[in-house]
Amino acid sequence: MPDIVDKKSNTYSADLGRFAKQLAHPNVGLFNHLRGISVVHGDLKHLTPKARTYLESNVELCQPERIHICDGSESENKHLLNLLQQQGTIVPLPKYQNCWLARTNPADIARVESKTFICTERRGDTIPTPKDGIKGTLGHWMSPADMDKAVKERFTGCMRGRTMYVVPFSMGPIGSPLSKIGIELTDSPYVVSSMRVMTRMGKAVLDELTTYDQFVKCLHSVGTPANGTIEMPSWPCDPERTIILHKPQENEIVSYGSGYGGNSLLGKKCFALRIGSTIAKREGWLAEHMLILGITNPKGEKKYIAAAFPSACGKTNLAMMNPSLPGYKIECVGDDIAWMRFDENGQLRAINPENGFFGVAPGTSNASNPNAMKTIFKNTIFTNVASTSDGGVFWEGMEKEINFDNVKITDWLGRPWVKGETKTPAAHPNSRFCSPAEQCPIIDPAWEASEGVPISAILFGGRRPAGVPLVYEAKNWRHGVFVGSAMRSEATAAAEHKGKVIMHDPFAMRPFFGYNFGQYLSHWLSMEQRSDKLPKIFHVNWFRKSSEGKFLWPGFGENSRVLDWILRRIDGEECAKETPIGLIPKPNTLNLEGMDEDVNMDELFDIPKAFWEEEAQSIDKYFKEQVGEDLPAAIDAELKNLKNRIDNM
Ligand code: TSX
Ligand code: MN
Repeated sequence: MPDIVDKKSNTYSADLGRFAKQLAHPNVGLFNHLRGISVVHGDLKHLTPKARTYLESNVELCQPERIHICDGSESENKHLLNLLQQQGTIVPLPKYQNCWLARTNPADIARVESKTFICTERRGDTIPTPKDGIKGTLGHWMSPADMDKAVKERFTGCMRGRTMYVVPFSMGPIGSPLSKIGIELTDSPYVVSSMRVMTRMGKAVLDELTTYDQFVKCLHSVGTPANGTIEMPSWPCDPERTIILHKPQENEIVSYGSGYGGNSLLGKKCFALRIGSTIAKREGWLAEHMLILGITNPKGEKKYIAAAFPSACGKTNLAMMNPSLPGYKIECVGDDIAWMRFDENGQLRAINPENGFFGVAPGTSNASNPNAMKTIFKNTIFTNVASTSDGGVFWEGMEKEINFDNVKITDWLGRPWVKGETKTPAAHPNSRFCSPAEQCPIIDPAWEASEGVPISAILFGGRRPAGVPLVYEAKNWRHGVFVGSAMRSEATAAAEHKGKVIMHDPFAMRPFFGYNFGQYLSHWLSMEQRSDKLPKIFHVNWFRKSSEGKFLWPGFGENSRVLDWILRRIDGEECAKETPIGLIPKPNTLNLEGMDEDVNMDELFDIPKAFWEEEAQSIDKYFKEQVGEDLPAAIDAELKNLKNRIDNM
């Protein structure tokens, strides 16, 4: 690997000046080992003092065999992919360029919310106190003492015989004032390869730390079961003892037992949302579960929108949508997370802290998301999708993309799968693609702008089969914050229920709040003091059904008609009329020109009094049971106002 050697010698001389003080540290530049453990890749002298201290204490705890300091290079990635193949973790997908398929242990296939905790001295700093006898659903708290115990029990010696990878990464473009750095210590080469896609990872991040030595500490191990037996050597994990811990005061994340997505790629949900939201609260900005898209109208005027949706609403599809309205263009800044703050002019600006898409594969097709399909068939790690005998991938929704006569399908568990015969899905419903964002054909030219993109509107959405119109506008910021707090969405219920239920998911953040939801609402309300140019807030629902059970709105590219109306509202056009729940389009102001199907606008925008009486009741019950004393008075007042307006319908 001659390029690495070259890089080392170059950076070493360049670093000498900057590192003059750090060179006083014992051993630096003399030995490349740490407590007798050899560094097999990279160089300890490239670590800042804080990074080195963090590494040392966790080497002592985890007792790895080797240390590998990641530089993010192509040759390093090749080495990791080779290793992953040898271990049987991934197989190549020769149908595509540089694509790989990982199959996990079937017990390690999703985030585990019940084992995810926020650790603070006081419980009330993490979660609101639910009503007596009610189980809280707004997060889990753990005391610092219990966290220390949980960590010691699981991590002591957990990397024996393994390599500890040191993964320096930036959430957001390196050097942007809106970005933050993390260092993940992990024993999973799958995590390293995935972090290289999902974040800016490697040497440039260590360089950035030399000017400002602050980072979020991320410790991760796939673990080993207590009885010492690893069931599936190609995917080691410890599902029984899996735990994901966050200590906001220390900017620290500790994750044990799972190699999967949100449990192990610690930059994403753990850092960018949970720890991010606590940093954002302290520093006066917003870390949100939102896509960011740019939309240009036929006059060439461009605006950016951020939008929060619960799962199964097609967030990635919207972020990459091809608009059906002629003359419109949509470009993607991000599909999952937005970090937003008001600039000196009071303009809200957003960055996508991520560098890739970790998207749900099933349902992704040329019909639902052609731009995703153009993004994901190179340089991608697929996890738990099905494979085809010609070296490709398959999942539910891809039926039209492959010829079943020519290929045989192997399901995500490695079993033969026959279309129309096999009763179980070919791909796991939570199977994923992990692809570089820069490959998206409609990635926004400003997606890496260090100042962020200006946000003109914030959308909240949900999958609401009944009662909720296609779009409504909040009356003002406070009302908009209430609309976010009252978000609900249809979800497949847990096993004991039958069918579907409408779940509360405020701000689409329910599993991701880093601190007490009541305080989060106060923080959102306080934005009113930061700016006199607040973005408008809207609620959208692509999923309303007719009395016959058919979708009333065609969705997908046709959603551009809703975005067009929203843009015109931002420009001050008087195309809205008041209703008890907010402002909806005046008759004939939603542009339906050239639509194939007739849309029943009356049914789509109907606001039934009885439904909204029940809805307000349900929101009230939710707030009383789940938020209680922590609910800001302004939100309670918004609910009362809504009830009054409904009463007077
Ligand atoms: O992603 C979706 N969006 C947003 C797209 C930009 N989906 C898929 C959701 C699953 C993740 C949608 N599904 C959308 C939508 O706007 N709307 C619907 C509902 C729907 C489904 C099918 C049809 C119409 C509406 N019509 C036919 O299949 C012909
Ligand atoms: Mn998400």
